[in-house]
Amino acid sequence: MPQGGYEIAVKEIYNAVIEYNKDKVAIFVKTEIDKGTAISKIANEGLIAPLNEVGKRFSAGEIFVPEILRAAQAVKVGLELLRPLMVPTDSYNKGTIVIGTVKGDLHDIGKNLVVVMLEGAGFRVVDLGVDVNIERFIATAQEEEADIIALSALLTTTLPAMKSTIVAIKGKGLSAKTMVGGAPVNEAFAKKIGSDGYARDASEAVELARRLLIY
Ligand code: B1M
Repeated sequence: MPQGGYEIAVKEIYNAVIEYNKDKVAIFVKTEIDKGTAISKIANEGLIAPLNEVGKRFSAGEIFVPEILRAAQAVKVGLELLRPLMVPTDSYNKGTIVIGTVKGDLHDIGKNLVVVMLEGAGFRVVDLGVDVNIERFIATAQEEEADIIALSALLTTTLPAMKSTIVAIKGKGLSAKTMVGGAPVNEAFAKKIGSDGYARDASEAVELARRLLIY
């Protein structure tokens, strides 16, 4: 299949997300997997790129929350098909990471990608989901003897919750390191709130986790 053929097909996944059509997403993703198209290409260009377009249309008032939700559901169907191809290369536990999206925030697509990449890199990940309060982060980290507590936030309005969670973790004197990420988060903010690290995307999250635990 010529390179151009791949481009057109991955674009079909993109278009299916924009049409909120999860059945088409499933069919096109399976086709690309069978063709041997790189998983990262299917994920980034087919599934994640259209969410940026959806976000722009939402900001422009062209679509509303129900449409974003349908697009997100279609993306999740695609990512679930990719997941088995992204997970463990070896079973050695490189450390335990407790992760969640902070209180008040329901976005989890990016956080789920981070989970898949961390698992693929050999970490044991305890995923608390979304809207996770401070107490739950701390109690789970203690129960699971976490090496790292990882927080995701996608809203500027939930950055204060990220800050108060980090402050509470540090205040408790837990030995676990902390890492943060998500679209409105950056290095400067991470430093300001006292996080041990910041990662821009899922691959950087793996690098950072390794660095924090000195692998
Ligand atoms: Co919402 N939403 N949303 N939304 N949504 C955004 C974030 C927004 C930018 C859209 C816009 O206005 N253009 C905007 C935020 C504006 C702001 O804060 N400045 C917004 C808004 C306003 C809202 C609501 C308030 C809308 C409303 O109700 N009026 C509402 C809030 C609900 C809540 O959380 N309390 C809301 C709701 C939703 C849905 C539920 C409908 C849905 C989420 C579904 C779900 O996640 N299950 C949704 C979606 C899908 C989006 C957009 C379109 C896409 C987000 C996404 O999944 N991106 C988004 C617009 C956009 O981003 N362009 C938008 C793809 C994902 C792979 O990227 O999450 O950035 P991302 O993750 C990346 C990195 O950030 C990083 O790695 C990931 C992979 O590379 N990363 C980490 C993430 N976490 C990390 C943690 C780490 C390290 C790296 O270490 C721990």
